Amino acid sequence: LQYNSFEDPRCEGYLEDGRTGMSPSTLKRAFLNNLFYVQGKFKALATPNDYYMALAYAIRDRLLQRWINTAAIYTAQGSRTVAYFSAEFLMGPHLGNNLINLDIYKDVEKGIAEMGLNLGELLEQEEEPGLGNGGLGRLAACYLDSLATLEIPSLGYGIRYEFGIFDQEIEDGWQVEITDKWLRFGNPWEIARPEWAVEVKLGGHTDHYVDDHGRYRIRWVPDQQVTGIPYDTPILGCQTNTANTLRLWTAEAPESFNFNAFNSGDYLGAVYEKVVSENISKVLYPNDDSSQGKKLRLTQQYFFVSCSLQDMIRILVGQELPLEKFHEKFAVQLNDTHPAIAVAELMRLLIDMHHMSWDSAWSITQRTFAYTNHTLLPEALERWPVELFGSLLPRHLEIIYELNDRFLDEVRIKFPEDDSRLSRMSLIDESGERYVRMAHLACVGSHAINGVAALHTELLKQDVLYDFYQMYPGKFQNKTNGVTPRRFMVLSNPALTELVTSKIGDTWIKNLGELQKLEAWADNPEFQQQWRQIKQANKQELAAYIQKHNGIIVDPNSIFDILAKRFHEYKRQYLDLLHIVTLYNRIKANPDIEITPRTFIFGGKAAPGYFMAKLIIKLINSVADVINRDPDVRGRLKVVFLKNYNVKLAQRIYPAADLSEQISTAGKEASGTGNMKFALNGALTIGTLDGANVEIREEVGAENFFLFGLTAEQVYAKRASGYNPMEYYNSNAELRLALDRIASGFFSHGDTELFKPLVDSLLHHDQYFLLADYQSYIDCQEQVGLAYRDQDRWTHMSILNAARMGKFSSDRSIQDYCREIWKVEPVTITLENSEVTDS
Ligand code: GPK
Repeated sequence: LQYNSFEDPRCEGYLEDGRTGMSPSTLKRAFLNNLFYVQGKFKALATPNDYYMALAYAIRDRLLQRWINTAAIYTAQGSRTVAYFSAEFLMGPHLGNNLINLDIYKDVEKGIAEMGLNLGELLEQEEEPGLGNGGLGRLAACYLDSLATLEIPSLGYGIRYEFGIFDQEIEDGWQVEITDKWLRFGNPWEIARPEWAVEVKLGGHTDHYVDDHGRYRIRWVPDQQVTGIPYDTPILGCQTNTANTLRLWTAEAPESFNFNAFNSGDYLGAVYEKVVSENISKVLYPNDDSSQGKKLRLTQQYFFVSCSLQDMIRILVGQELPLEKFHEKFAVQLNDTHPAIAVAELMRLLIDMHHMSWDSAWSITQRTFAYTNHTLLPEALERWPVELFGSLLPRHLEIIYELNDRFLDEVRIKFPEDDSRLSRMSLIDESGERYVRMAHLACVGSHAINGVAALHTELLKQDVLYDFYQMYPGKFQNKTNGVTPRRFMVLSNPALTELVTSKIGDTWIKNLGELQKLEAWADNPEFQQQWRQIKQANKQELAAYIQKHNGIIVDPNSIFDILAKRFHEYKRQYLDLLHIVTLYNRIKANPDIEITPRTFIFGGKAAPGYFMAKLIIKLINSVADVINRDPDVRGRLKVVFLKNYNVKLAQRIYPAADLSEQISTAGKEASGTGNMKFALNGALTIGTLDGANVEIREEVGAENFFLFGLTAEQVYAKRASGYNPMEYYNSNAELRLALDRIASGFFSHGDTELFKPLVDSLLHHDQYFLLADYQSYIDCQEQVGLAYRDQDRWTHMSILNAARMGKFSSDRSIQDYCREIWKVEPVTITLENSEVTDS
């Protein structure tokens, strides 16, 4: 082996050998070594996956020194650490992101090309870890990237689902779900740590007894036990040595499990029990913004929370810190209520397992946790039937009752003689069947509660958590969401990254506010030209993808008008369709009408049990079939449904968008994060005053944002005064024509039944005020079409949108969390051959 130390200035001063060296020749040799020694292949037999694996292992080697040093330094210093508890981490592929954060993307691309291979094709091989549904899971992933980039000691804790979010196929226009076997070819990014396995109890009952010292104690006698095995993935920061850990738990049957059954000859019975245990981490629940109330889901939540808290106690004890310092060592963020059972579990661990007093345990618990709320939708608020809850977690139910007694006493003192307030705030809903209210548990057990955009936090305070705001006004904070510019700009839009960097240097990548310097170029004709060319090239790439996957030819000169997110009625994909059908009707009535050509692109998955959402997907595909084939349209409108929207596809979509559809009913979308990714890549937004749209518009300026629709306040007022959608139908001819066209069977081969549920739901309920916002949306889209015809004006607006996205970096969000909730400071990681590394 020949060592290439110091060939590259980035390697100066630290270990550089065949497994860590960053020079092109060292990397190339590492790649070929892995092909031979890890994959057991030579070039003639190697598949693209073999090449991907060989490269992935070469890059993993480059992470390990950083990862080990990071852990060593945190351990030696006993650093205060953020633990981000989340049932979802929607990471997306690791390889490309690690190349960016190591700052070796270009070198590797070149080295790979010299071997006659194409880096882009290798990157495509990676099965993405889709361990999340949508915004909430992706936010967790962006936050891990920012935590590492900001050198904050942190751990992500979650579940290693064997099957992540389903793969979406489209058959005859309908969504079909396929299991996501993401681990099929192995996962080079994780390392199993069976030595840190923990035991988790489930079910059974509790025993109250007096111990040998005459003390009253409670013991949980479970009827099932599972083992949690941690799998660790390094999370590298951008241009830093920090490599934090994502620790995901897999459920297994305990080693000794049902030894008796084996011995008594009931082999199959014993294996069955094992299968039951392993079901816990089998599959991600595919619901977004709604809770199904299934026992297995509660089991998943408790499983990963218990594993994680026990793991944290192990770490604490390992650093010779007393349990009383738990909240000084760790700040735990609860990503929605999915991990809220942690409040009761930490109490149980401290009291039952470590014999702490109730009051000390409660003080530590409250100082440990903080809770992020991600939605105002009532169907998403988690509550568990008391009976179901008690059958799985009998001891936790007792703890929650005790917490509730003490909490309601506090409420009584602050608000005397107010029984209705007591029943509204209770941890137990007793209005009918009794339920445990997880949001209430999270509020009571946390020292900070936050919403994810300014409007959302205000609505939380005024509405969903109004009583808790009155009780604890000081706990409430806003933390507007953010997105990582590394994955969603540097990696996904290299051409734009290069153009920006050529003008303002590359420090914006870690300090997104600097994009503001681009404003000086917004009217520079040459810069505008380059900006447009890049957008055009990105659109051509997406057009090629569409042709390959959908067989549809689209015009890269048309407006790429994109709506990509989970399917949900409140997100109003259907409103977008009403616009499309309206334009189509205008063309049918007057084939020579002037229309700015548009390509309408949709992407997104529907929860498998969400009938209306799936029917909207079918309707989009049905409308597409008709419009794309109709010669009268003359190609001026195209409709495309891109199947299986995921992180990989999102990375192709944002850079190619002209228009970003953010059209939820005001007051319903907590924040949105796709809205930020589109704008960062120079798309203009058409949107309502909802979620973070409000703040995006504030930043980019009203003149650079296409606003339409009712405000949240107007929506509430309209609902209160009795909303009648039929009035809009009766008084608006174009709207009537559009709905009638759908109802008539025109898009369904004459079948008038197929889309009836969709039409009826608008005419008779219209819970999300589509008809009320229809005309405003149509008018606003007219303005979009006109604006696009003036390419200089459009480009000016596009540049300003990107230039003013600084606020929406997840680095800013994380800095706010660090300062205002977690009180945690950065720790610098060095790669010197320090004592900790040698020992
Ligand atoms: C909110 F409640 C939930 C949920 O179950 N899943 C989910 O993705 C989203 N969200 C919100 O709908 C978005 O508005 C928000 O940007 C995102 O969480 C991250 O905060």
